[in-house]
Amino acid sequence: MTVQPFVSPDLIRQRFSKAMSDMYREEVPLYGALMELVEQTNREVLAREPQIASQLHSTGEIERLDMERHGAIRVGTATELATLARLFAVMGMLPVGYYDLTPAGVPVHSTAFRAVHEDALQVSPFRVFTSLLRLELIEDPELRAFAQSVLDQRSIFTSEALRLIEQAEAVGGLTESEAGEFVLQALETFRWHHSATVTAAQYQTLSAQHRLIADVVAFKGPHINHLTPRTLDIDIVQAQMPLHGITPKAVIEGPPRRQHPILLRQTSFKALDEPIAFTDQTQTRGSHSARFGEIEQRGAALTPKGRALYDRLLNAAREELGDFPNEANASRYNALMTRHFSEFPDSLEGMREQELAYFRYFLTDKGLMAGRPAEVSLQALLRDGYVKAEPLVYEDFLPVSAAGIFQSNLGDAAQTHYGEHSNRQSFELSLGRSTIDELGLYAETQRRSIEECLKALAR
Ligand code: OOG
Ligand code: NI
Repeated sequence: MTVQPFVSPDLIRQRFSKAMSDMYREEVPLYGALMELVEQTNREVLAREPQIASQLHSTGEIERLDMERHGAIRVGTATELATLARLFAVMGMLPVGYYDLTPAGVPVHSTAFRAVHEDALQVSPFRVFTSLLRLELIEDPELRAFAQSVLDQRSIFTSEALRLIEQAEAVGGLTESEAGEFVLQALETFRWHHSATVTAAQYQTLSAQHRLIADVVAFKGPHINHLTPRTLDIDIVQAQMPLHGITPKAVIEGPPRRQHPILLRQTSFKALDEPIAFTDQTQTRGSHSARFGEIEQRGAALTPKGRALYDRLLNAAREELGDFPNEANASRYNALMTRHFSEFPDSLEGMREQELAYFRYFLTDKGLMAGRPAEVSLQALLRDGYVKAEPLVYEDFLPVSAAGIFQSNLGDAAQTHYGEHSNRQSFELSLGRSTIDELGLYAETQRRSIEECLKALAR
């Protein structure tokens, strides 16, 4: 009997990401237009800025740039979340980070499923921002019970997907043909459905409570609501969007424009109004908007110290603005951000020396050719040109930015105040496992890169 080898989870994720992108392109034509704009902008930036090109070559990011994207979904129950965690695990995606969106008036808390090792990220950086609706925040007990009962009746996974998850868990992987089938079956969970699970009136009641609640409760599954490509210059894309008939949100979320980008900058455009058939309708007479477009630019991952500085400056700018950023105050907000962030060093040396960002270390040509250097401290190796430091790219999300993206797509009417506090413990209880601390992952990648340099130089 020949034993069939397993397909690596990284390759399953790579295939799934491609399949998801193809499905989304077919369902949302604007996504194709956006992808083209981003690809064209990236080509221009690489041609214009040899330094960025060389940096992306050093880190290998150039190879993943075109396949880089994240999606987002929202689920309604603990069982759905826990099963999703098992589904993503088949593709080597683990829950990283905890994001509480309730302080910003969005009744969810979230994590990001993604690969955790730099080698795996290199094969496919695909990530999914996954939110769990906090039903306990619905005050009206009757409505809460109704929402719960609707959710309890649905099954968001195909039976074949569930079988393949169990198979992978039982034997430790999937064979070639199983992996192919798994990708097709898993995709079904994320598909858009034109028919709802509730009547038009029930939808209205849910929506009146919060549009997000209607989005999660009234449908057969957690449709993917956006798929975001990575651009090398988000300001260019933001400026170009209107020329392509796309209206972006008023401000770019995240840090201001810098010479050396940090963390994550994001912008989005409004959700599409899509025809829906409610259960008391035979035709698609109603409508619902959930799917929107988003673009992001990624920069250096920050250390706890760098992140604390980022949070402080962001809060200071927002406090001075005195309101959520919007159309009317956008230019004032941008000016405030630039002013406050002038305190954040904008050079690689500055960020490295003050330990504000994580870096990856690589041997230079000199290092590759050299014999064993006399001094092997990292400082000396950098000074003498044996190794070079490149910023480690941020792979995660930002809660304030995510809230801004949610808000702009739900409309301002959705700004509710929730007194309830962050509850990572209850999220992890629903998830069925703990979430991984992203800072630990960056520190590990940085440490491994130093170790590899030293090992190579010792030979
Ligand atoms: C997710 C919004 C957050 C991001 O990139 O921060 C987000 C959602 O709307 O479900 O996509
Ligand atoms: Ni997003």
